[in-house]
Amino acid sequence: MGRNTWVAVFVGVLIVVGAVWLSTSQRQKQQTTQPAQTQVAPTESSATQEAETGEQAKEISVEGSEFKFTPNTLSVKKGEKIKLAFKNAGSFPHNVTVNELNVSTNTIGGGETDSVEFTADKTGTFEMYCSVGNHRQRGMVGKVSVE
Ligand SMILES: [Cu+2]
Repeated sequence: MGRNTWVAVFVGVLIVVGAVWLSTSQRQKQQTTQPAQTQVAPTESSATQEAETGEQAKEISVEGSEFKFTPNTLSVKKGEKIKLAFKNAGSFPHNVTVNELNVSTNTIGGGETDSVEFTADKTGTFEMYCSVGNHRQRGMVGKVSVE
């Protein structure tokens, strides 16, 4: 092969290498910009969800059994939307009642669950209790502190 042929081959290789390098660097650029886009996306969608479904309730789980609540002290903030998820871990029927906060779950049997949502509109420490039979007197009580 003559000298011109070698030059042509060399230029051809340069072009191919250059094209591969360009496409690779473009791909890398796209990859580096993608995480930023995905970081933005969840914020937008969660903001949209909040606008659609309202404020997300903070979930607090309480278990009831003979004759106690676990935990037996709850802490919430005034104005905060709370979802109280009550599970009857005993065998008698139980519920959770807080008169001052207008909270009362359904009376449910052992192994069942019931949830109520509420927003405390005043600060203080209030008694939660089970209103079934004499469960309250037998110690099925706890405290809800609102600050
Ligand atoms: Cu009870």
